[in-house]
Amino acid sequence: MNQEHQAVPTGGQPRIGEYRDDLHAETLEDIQIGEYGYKFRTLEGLMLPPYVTPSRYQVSRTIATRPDDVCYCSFPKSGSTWLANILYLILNDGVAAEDRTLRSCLHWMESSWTYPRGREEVETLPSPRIFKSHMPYRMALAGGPESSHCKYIYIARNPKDVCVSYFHFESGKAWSGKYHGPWEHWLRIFLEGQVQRGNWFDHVLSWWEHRQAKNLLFLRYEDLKRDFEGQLGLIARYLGRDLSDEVVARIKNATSFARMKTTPFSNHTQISDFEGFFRKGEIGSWKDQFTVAQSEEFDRHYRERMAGQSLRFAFE
Ligand code: PPS
Repeated sequence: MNQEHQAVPTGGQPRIGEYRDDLHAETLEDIQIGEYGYKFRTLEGLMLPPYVTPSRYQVSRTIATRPDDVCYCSFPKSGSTWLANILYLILNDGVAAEDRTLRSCLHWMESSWTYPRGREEVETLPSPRIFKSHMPYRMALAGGPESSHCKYIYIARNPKDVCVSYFHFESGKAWSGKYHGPWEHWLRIFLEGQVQRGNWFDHVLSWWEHRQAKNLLFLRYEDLKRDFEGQLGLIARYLGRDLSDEVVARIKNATSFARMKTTPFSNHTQISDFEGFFRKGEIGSWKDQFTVAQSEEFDRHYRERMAGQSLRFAFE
């Protein structure tokens, strides 16, 4: 049996085994190990997880897209899975597939782990297709909004919550080399941009700069939390969909944190190492992790990097 997809009793869903260098890294020479075992590879100057391989990246850059494709993008831990579920349900009358999982319905071209996709397979799939990416603008799927017809949606979240969520997600995981640094270390490398997917500020601002593009919608996690229906309407209009009140209610219900955490379609229980994925789902949970001094230091850094930018975030 394929070691990667072993059948286990998870409601009939195939189990996705944990990340392994020998199955998913493609090349081992360029894998690097940093402090506290932190594993990564670098492509075009960007630190990436080892399952983002040179050949998968090439496919993601050159895949042919269609005007009704959607590609959602984010720095990790910014609410992209929540957005994915919303997108899937908008495109499917608010009804989740019974025999699939959300993750298996998405196309994450840059990844060789969890539902890897070949170019031929994706090219024959019917429209509309939903692509996932965690790349900065310069490395976007299909060349990005300037050269692709597809509709891009970028979601950003306040960096203190991202930093904490990412710390919990990366700690002890196979794809991060079982990183075992303390929180202070993580905070430092996050601010230095020495984490997989690089510097949060560079990533978010690279997309923000292009927010006026007609095929890019820029969203914030905090807006989705505070005004779900308003943001849902915005996304639906961008995708050219008209949602009935009934479908809006269905989507709102199905994408609540509590429902996503417990529903087999969205709860990721079929993926090894994703146990703590639905952690808090709140604005401001960074307060449980940062000391006052760390928060002040972060704020100084944030003010410096965001000076002159019109982009703002709610931190609580
Ligand atoms: S990943 O692994 O990079 O794709 O993670 P991503 O999905 O972008 O972000 C994970 C965080 O989003 C929270 N989340 C939600 N918040 C509110 N509502 C819903 N429905 C929801 N679903 C996921 C998830 O809990 C992670 O944040 P933290 O702060 O760790 O809880």
